[in-house]
Amino acid sequence: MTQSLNNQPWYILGAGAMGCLLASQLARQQQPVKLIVKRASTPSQAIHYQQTDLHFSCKVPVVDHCALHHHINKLIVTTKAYDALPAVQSIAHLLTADAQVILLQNGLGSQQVIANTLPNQQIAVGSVTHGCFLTKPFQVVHAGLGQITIGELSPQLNNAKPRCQFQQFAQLPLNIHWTTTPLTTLWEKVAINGAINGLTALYQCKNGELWQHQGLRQQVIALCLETEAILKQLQIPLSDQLVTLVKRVILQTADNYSSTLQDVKAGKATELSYINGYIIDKAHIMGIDLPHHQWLVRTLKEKGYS
Ligand code: KPL
Repeated sequence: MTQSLNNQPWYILGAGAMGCLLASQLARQQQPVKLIVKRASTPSQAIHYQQTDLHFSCKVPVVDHCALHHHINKLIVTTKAYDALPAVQSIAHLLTADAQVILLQNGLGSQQVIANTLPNQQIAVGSVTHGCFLTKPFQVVHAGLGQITIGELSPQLNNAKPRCQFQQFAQLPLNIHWTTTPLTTLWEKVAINGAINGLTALYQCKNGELWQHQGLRQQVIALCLETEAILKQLQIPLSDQLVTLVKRVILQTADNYSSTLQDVKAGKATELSYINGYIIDKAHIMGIDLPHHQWLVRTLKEKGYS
């Protein structure tokens, strides 16, 4: 990688928990980073990172979304899935023709649409299993240590290693793995989130509680079985039985409030249409009903969560 590219800042679009987690890690590694925010009242922002026995603060330059005029050649998008396309479109004119764009949205659907609007740029998509949340703006708690699995959406070289452009990102201490099949990885994450997120929103519970109560555990298992059947039809392999994967994530992030429950508590829209909705849509195309997924989505909608 040329020195000049190395010195270019990573722009982070989306100052939620994931955006702050990445900004703090990049800043700590002394990699240039800028956080794009809706309204910047100061040129830099202190981000406070907290994990069980580690906490630190760092100052990260912030740029007002409306005042942004620099060329961007390294972009990480950490917005909600439903915000990602308009957010990227609003700065697309600033992206250099060979920019590297990392999309870290939950669910599936938004990544493919964005990739279609950026045919020249190098797009990597990632699946994140770190549990994190904000206690206040820019105060991030890293509650569950997970991993980030990332790969290029249309790799030109079917290389098991990241192309040099993405290597800087892959070196962050966030358990980052490179894959040549990121869509399979994203599907696995959707399958996992599809069994956790909606239920935690419905029962307003931490992830771990889904496995502690037998009634909830049974609902988790029923959702897993439905999703697994669809994945089989689509010939999308999972790295293990879905119930085993879901149980592992629930236990690893037991103390975490799922992103969906955080959205519901904050009165925000959820990403369930990119998770359970995406699974239901795929099943629908194949003429298959998914009663547990459909019931969950319907019940959440009736409660005003969508
Ligand atoms: O991805 C998550 C989410 O909340 O969206 C998990 C892994 C379930 C952590 O909470």
